[in-house]
Amino acid sequence: MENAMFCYQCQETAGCTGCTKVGVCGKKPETARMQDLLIYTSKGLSEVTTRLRKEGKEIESDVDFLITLNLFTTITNANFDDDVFYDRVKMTLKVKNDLLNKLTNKENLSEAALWTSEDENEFDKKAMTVGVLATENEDVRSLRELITYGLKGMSAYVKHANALGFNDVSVNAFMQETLAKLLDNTLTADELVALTMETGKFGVNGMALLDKANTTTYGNPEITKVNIGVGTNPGILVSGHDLKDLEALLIQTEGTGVDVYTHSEMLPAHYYPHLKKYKHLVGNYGNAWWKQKEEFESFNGPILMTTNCIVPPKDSYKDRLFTTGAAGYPGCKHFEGFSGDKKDFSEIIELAKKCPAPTEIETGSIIGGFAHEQVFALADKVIDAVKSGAIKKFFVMAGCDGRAKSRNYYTEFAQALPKDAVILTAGCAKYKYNKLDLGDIGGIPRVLDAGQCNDSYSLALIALKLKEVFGLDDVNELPIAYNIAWYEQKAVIVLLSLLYLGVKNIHLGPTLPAFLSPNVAKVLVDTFGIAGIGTVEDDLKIFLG
Ligand code: SF4
Ligand code: SF3
Repeated sequence: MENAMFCYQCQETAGCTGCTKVGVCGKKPETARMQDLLIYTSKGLSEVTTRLRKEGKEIESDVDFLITLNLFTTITNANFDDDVFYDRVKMTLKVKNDLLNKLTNKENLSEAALWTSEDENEFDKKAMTVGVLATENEDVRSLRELITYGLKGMSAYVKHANALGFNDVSVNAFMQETLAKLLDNTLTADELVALTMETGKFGVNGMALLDKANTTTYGNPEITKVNIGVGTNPGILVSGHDLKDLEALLIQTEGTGVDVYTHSEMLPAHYYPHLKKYKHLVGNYGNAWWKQKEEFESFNGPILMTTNCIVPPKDSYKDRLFTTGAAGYPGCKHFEGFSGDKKDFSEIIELAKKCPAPTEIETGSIIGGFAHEQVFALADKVIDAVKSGAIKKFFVMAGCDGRAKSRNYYTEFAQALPKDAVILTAGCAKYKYNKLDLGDIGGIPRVLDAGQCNDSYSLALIALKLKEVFGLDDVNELPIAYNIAWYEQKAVIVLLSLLYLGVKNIHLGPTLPAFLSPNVAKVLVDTFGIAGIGTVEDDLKIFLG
């Protein structure tokens, strides 16, 4: 019997093989199919833009933004709204048809570049034939999806940078050229492996672009103590990763008596000088994304989701849940607009004024802000600690958090680390250990939080800096181990970027991706020493040699 859907892009995929009836994340089959069609039509459009570029014709930034946002909306837990996907497919086809008219050489275009329809029933039929399983060879399928998920992750960086007015046309052109190559049935598995590495290279460029956008706009993150308790004013909770949306809300709430709290991946906003200056940005509420059903309920006020991760909301707070940007949920109001500064959030602010203040769920504070410049400022201290043996090893434990019980491994691992080990983190994976009292080493906290998953670039820069300072030839000679937790596709691009930078022996958990075929997994194991996780005890033995 034919599957109603097929998706295996995230770590929580059903049975570690694929969601075929409904997504573990709550994604419905119709939504999954429209996402497949959006990816297919985006590939078709990308083939046309790539050919136009080869003919020396310029592609307008709006077309780049459209393709980037198409990819981003299909990231796990970003958007559950079918209407959004139908509309984006229609828009993509329209733009593609217009661009086809500008193309001189129309020979041998793929079916994806030529297919078009205005009939939604046709969309559904087509969607059934263009999903992941349309590629029959399991190794080619595996590599194509590995690259696609890497590009989805990259699209997130690019979209956030674009929202701040930063753009890199070479990254856009690469994403589109690569999407087009994924339609090419003549590419061999070896060529796709090479393309995977090139995706990692552009992943680094995409991260660098976002880093520049964030630090130019908001200053370099600095060590900051963030309150995790609550005040007495009503509040708005901002989640997701888009700093520009948060800034817009901070500006619009100033002087209204409404406080703003960050949630999950928005926590690192507190580390930026130009965001922390707002006195009514009072703290961080709750934990990683997957606990939101309880935490959004007890927050009492409106919640703004600027990107992933949305958990299908309970009725008790659905009318206080709002989305913007790539995020969407049927029945929840969506704020349109490309960049935060163009959005009018007065409806949320008025609603907040009528809501009770958040219910306190914890008290105290957490420390973060250890992005590259802040760590470089502490370099002497860090280097002395390494030289004296006070710090023996760094553990990069970046990535995502998730529901799986097996992820308690990361809490236990952090607790079991020797006292001379320091954790370098980024992403919502940190919530597994950022509230433990792990102490410090000569004033250097044992958990150094660089920021969001999008800020994993900082961890790469820190490693490269240490390599330079210690005069090493190879980044793998450093006393740094990588024990990364993944969930969605931004972790895929982080992984590919690290591989491109030459990092070996990365441990990836809590399970290896279902989209890696045995042969592709073998290439990763043999070439890069990628491994899964075992027990805390066994893994510590491996890591500590
Ligand atoms: Fe399943 Fe993950 Fe896809 Fe959701 S995103 S349908 S949980 S594989
Ligand atoms: Fe988390 Fe969704 Fe990936 Fe940004 S919020 S790290 S999972």
